Amino acid sequence: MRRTPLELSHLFTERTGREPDGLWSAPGRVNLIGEHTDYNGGFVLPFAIEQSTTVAAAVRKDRLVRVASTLAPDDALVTVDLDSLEEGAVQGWAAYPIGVLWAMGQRGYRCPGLDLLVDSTVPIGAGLSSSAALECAVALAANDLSGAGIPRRELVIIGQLAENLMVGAPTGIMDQAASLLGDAGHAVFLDCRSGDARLVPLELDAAGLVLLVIDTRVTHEHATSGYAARRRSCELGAELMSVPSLRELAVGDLAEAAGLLDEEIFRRVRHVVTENARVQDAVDVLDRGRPADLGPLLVASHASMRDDFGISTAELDLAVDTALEAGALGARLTGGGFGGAAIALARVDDAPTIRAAVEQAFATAALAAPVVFGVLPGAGAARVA
Ligand code: GAF
Repeated sequence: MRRTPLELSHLFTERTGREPDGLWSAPGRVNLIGEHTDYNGGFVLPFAIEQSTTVAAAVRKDRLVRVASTLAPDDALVTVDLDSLEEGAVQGWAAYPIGVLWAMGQRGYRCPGLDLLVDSTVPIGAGLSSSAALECAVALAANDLSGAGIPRRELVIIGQLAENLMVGAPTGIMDQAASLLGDAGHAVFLDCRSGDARLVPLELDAAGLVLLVIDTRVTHEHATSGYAARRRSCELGAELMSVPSLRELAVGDLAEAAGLLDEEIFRRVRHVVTENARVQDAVDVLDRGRPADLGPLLVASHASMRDDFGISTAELDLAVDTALEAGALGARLTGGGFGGAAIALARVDDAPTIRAAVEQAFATAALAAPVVFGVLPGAGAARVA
């Protein structure tokens, strides 16, 4: 349910006894292509979606932070003192918003005490980055209310730091960058080594295309899933190849890598190296105004994640294979894997058939019903009231 800013303001007043100073919203994201490349200094091509997280916030006179969520029980108010907050000290969902305020301090910005009420329409654990949406909404609120004037690229790092050190998930910068730098109608082409970002028009509508999300409803957790193990494999691969990060390797270096690395590490490395090339190809395709040509790149990306990187699941494979059989131009898992969602690129007219086929396939396999919906590239994070 999407609450209006006025409704959320009223709820904030009910919970805290005061009016909010403002409301800030930040979107979740779909990653079009470029998976597990961000923490390897590589390329990604995500876009902000219309589903977002909104936070109502008011400055306090002391250094306490009190945070509540419309998604948590009424009495689940988490209170911390910013002056005695330590890395990893907060558990559960509150680690994301509080982690952001802690990370601001770590980066040398002084944040005042805050009352925060969180509301969200981003599905949780579906691979659409509900966590980055929450971090970025809080980061914008704290930035505005503290008057710190932190540039968005630095807010991206603050969000990542919160996730890495307060939540304990060793993620990269892609999700926060999509949420903070995204714009309606565009994907964000991000070079994670330099931090340079460029907006690339998607123009799916004009081409008669739609992008479907297939949420398998198998939730995932990057703090506990195989995500950290994959990251370690990549770091080991880079070390054995004597490069600072896998970004430094090109497809032409893979023959040498095959001779130096054991079979599993080689496959992990091959995924990252070929995925970086696919992102660049995808940007070329979009720059030429030919979004339908993304299809084969999405298919190759999924195969690489399934066979080389080992992050797909039976449910994600079923979603992708069924969507392709039913006429999708391309499909792949999106996000960190081990659960969450797949995306399928399709002609508008084929979307109902694809959706029905996926639902039928899941029913036949006695799996929980997937949630299938279209997504559009939406606006980046902003103050909404
Ligand atoms: C998750 C992480 F948060 C991102 O940083 C990225 O690594 C992604 O998985 C995989 O591409 O969303």
